[in-house]
Amino acid sequence: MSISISGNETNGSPTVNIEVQGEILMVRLSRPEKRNAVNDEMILALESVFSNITPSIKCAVLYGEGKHFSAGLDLSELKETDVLEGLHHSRMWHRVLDKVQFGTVPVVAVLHGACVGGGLELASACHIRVAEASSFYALPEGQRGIFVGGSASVRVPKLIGMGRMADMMFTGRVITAQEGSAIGISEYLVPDGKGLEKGIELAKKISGNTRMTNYALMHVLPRIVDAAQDQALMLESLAAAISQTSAESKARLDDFLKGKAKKVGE
Ligand code: 1HE
Repeated sequence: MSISISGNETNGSPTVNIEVQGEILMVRLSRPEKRNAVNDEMILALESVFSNITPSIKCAVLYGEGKHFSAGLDLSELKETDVLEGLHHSRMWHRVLDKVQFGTVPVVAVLHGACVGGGLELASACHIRVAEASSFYALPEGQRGIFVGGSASVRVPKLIGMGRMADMMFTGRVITAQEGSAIGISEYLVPDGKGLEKGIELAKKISGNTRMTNYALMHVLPRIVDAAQDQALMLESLAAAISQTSAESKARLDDFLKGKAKKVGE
């Protein structure tokens, strides 16, 4: 099933397309002629997609149509005339990217070409990133005379550290796919044209986990990372105790003890 989420573009074409492949939701950024620059219609279309995922879906794969994942914020829309409008716009991005990170299913981002500015913010709100060799990363906000507003200052340092993010903004440094893989922007690096295959393979693996484990990885782990150690350890204990008492986890442990489950690496 393939559905277009119309962002009400003036030319009538949708900004985001979705397709259901079994338990996986394929989400495609669809403004290739603008390098998937994210206008308000697209960010709101993403909000709609990630707010309305049906229970049969267990994982999503997010990717871009055309030569690039995303050129970031649509600069032609940088039209806020006052501080309050700027605040509302930034907070809208925060709301939507929180919906991606703290939604109902894990999201695998498949990156290629430009993954810059708001494109990198979107990618860093996803749970796993697969980068094709053509991927490159930048935060051109520094050179454009603005500051990141779509959560990069919170999410990007968690992947690569504050110093590297500051360097990207101070100097306009472009990080290659290989460098990005080494410093933690992407978890997987694959040849050009192989990203979707890898993304779907990973999404299928993730779909095989218990919902409770995936929930804890999406909703508890980031809060543990943000919390003070004492509270973090308590959160970990709670997540461990809750997840191991589910019938599904007991069945999986039982299977392993009877030699019926796969060994590590199989
Ligand atoms: C755009 C945008 C955009 C392309 N907003 N229209 N992001 C940036 O500063 C990145 C700006 N874009 C680029 O550096 C390049 O376009 C790319 C390296 C991404 C791709 O280059 P290329 O040669 O494949 O494409 P192009 O010819 O530069 O662009 C094709 C068209 O897309 C062209 O429009 P056209 O009408 O002349 O065909 C471009 O103007 C248009 N286009 N990128 C608007 N970003 C929540 S805060 C986040 C803040 C930010 O993200 S700031 C970073 C913005």
